[in-house]
Amino acid sequence: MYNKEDKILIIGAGGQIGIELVQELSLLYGSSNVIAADLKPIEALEVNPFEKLDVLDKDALLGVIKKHKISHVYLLAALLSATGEQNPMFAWKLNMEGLFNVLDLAKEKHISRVYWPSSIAVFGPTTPRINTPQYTVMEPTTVYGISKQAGERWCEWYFHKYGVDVRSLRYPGLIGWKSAPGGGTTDYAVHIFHEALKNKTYECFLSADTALPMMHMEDAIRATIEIMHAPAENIKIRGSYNLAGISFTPEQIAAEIKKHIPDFTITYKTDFRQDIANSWPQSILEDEARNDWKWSAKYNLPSLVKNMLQNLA
Ligand code: NAD
Ligand code: AKB
Repeated sequence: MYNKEDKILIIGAGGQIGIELVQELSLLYGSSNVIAADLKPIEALEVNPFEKLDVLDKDALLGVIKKHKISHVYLLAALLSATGEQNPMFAWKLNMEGLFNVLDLAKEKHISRVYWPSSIAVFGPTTPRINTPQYTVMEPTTVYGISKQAGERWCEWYFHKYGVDVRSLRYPGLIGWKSAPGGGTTDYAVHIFHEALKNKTYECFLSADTALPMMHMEDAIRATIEIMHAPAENIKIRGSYNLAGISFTPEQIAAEIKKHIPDFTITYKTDFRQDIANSWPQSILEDEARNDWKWSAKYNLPSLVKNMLQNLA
């Protein structure tokens, strides 16, 4: 259910998710109703109105919301797990203050709906790592994960306290061919395709047997749009929903790529991101998303690999 009158603001529109989300929402609402905002202009998005905006500047954010009569905000600006560990205090500031600015403007009724993504990074080494359920032990060990866990609790609090219609998904690592990843631990699963096609070899920064949940960007964008368009009464979780995606190791994705590029080889040289990956689940359960708003993913590992190689080639 969506209303053609809604006007959308995507903050962090120049990032890995933003570029694809702007394009998909533009198909539904029309390009002129989907406003792309980021710190700097976005070459890939020529047709949508663009606003140069720092989400930490609440007055400027309100100005953009009023100027375009925005109803829905998708807040994507954040530092991810790897870059967050390099700059912890700034990661905390950006990830939390950006969220507060948007939630406060929703509380003050300047906007009627908010989307804010969480991550599998909310889980930690004490979480059951296989088939991680929605409700379980959560002791994240990265600044990024701590900010996402805190953000989830704040979203729920703004919903209960002020009735803010905020919706959220715990994305796994996202894999798409239209845009580059921005500093996460799961980025290898995008880089591997570019290197396989260009050089037929890839040096992976995670070990061969590191299983992590991942998802094709097309599924992630569809999940985002579906949860934002679901009737409010179906959204039973106002923290964030687990999404399962597909779980695989570098060795397994490399073997799948080899079916298409037989002379592809992979080598391994782990770095600090290995410790982050070791603290995250290997596989996730998504029963609540399936039951509440009827979520179902389309891609498995073979179809994801085929799609990525075809499009990047
Ligand atoms: P990204 O790093 O690719 O993009 C973030 C964008 O935000 C960039 O274009 C950046 O210029 C912009 N930005 C940074 N600071 C800003 C500011 N102060 N004001 C306005 N814009 C600013 O990130 P992404 O991968 O697209 O992720 C988007 C969101 O989804 C993040 O909250 C991230 O935690 C979450 N997420 C992503 C993944 C993934 O695999 N990509 C997985 C789980 C969760
Ligand atoms: C990261 O690796 O930081 C992100 C994520 C899973 O949140 N891709």
